[in-house]
Amino acid sequence: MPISPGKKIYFLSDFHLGAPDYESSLVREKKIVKFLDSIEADAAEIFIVGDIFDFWYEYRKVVPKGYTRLLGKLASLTDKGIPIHFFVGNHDMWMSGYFEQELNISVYFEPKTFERGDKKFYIGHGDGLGPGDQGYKFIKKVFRNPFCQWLFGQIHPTWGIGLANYFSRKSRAKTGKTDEHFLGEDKEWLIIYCKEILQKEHFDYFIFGHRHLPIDCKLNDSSRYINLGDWINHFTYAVFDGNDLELKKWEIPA
Ligand SMILES: [Mn+2]
Repeated sequence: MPISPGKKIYFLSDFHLGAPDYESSLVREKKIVKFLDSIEADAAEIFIVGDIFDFWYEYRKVVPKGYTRLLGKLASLTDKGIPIHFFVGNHDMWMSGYFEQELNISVYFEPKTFERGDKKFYIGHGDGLGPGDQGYKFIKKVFRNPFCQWLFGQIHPTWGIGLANYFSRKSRAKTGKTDEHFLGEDKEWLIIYCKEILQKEHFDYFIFGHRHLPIDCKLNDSSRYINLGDWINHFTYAVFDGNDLELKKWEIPA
């Protein structure tokens, strides 16, 4: 798929809205909306690569309170014809049709490949990929299990969402400080994962979130691994102009 001259594709992830509390989440939400305002004129497409929310679960007839500014902005962007893609993250995988129906956003539950310009992209949130982390991989199976999801839906939202917020906070406390620096090419499990894929198939760009650390790593002469960072500490995003991709930090224009 070619990109019109002057148009760009944007990638961002890990807003974790709702955390750590309502007030600071709202500040970040407004910042994200401002960013989306700023790219609206030249955005050909937007990829949101997981963890928009610190916790999201869609009940059959009910969605969690809040986030109206962002949801409204996303709706207005797709209404204007800008396609938005969303890859569920490990914090907001419990989606069941609201984004598609209400916001006209494509939702993906697994990594997916795209061709844009003459480049090949491999895009996904990044959780549970690569070697190790058997504990999380098991939990992910439980979380993705339709019966377990149904069971959770039977708990009254006051208790269900309360419980989920508690565990979401706990998981963040656990992953804490050790992950905040680059571990090295041989230890970054998403890099190991990318290199395994490259053995079989070429991709120009591997784009992931989840790591909360902006990383732009050359895998070989024609492949790069990009981690989008987050919108908690880094406010980073990637932009593709049809030829090249750049990882950038957003500063609010004066
Ligand atoms: Mn995350």
